[in-house]
Amino acid sequence: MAVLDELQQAIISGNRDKAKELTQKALDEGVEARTIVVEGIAAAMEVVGEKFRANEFFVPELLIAQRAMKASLSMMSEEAVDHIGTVVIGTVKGDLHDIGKNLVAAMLEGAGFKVVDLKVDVSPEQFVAAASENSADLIAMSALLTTTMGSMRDTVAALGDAGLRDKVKVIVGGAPLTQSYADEIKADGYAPDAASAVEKAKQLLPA
Ligand code: B1M
Repeated sequence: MAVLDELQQAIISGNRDKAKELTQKALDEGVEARTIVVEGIAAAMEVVGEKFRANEFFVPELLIAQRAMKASLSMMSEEAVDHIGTVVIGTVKGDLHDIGKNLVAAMLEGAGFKVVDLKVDVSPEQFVAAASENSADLIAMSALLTTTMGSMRDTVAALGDAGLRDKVKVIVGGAPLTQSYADEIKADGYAPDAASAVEKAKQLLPA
């Protein structure tokens, strides 16, 4: 669809105003919100992530693309999208890195999950409270610092203490994370990138 191709380009190039204009155009043309998210927004962010990995994009480009993505996403009413599960996501306590976490959140949203984003510096207690308040199916934790990874273990333990561990799955990710660390802290899954996080979430929460 031409309008979605244009929307992708606007997000990739970080043109926030154009992204908003094209999102409105797509909605006016009757394109479903879910289609806009999947085929416009999430697809664009996937390209942005690939360009970053290939050293074609650097942090400033990531940030402006993310800003355009958020502007576009904010125009979609929540009721318009049919959700397949609720994910509480955040960057763990002590950690302020949110670019990767935002990509994961956008891709999950694009795949049809309701995403409750607790942003950054999220304590185990905040994850537990949000999981309970939102009847979450999945907790998704991101960490970029080796010094903050331990908070993931504390969160898994806090979910157990709150009696929620058998009700909510846990996935972890971020540059210093590994599958073996995820196994060690008894998370249900690890994903090395945003696309794999969506696959893992779908595996853990089959529709
Ligand atoms: Co920071 N930083 N930083 N930083 N920073 C790193 C992470 C670092 C590797 C740089 C370095 O030394 N080479 C290093 C960590 C070393 C370590 O612990 N091993 C580091 C450091 C040390 C720090 C500070 C301590 C620096 C200082 O102040 N002395 C400080 C800490 C602040 C804090 O958090 N308390 C700090 C601060 C910052 C900025 C604020 C300046 C900025 C963050 C801006 C922001 O996020 N809003 C920043 C940045 C930008 C980086 C680098 C350059 C880029 C990170 C990034 O956004 N990557 C980073 C070096 C690097 O990676 N080249 C670095 C792009 C993003 C798309 O990738 O986040 O890995 P990433 O996400 C990927 C995957 O990891 C995965 O999917 C994403 C997309 O595919 N993923 C998940 C992420 N979360 C996931 C969750 C999942 C699944 C997959 O499931 C739930």
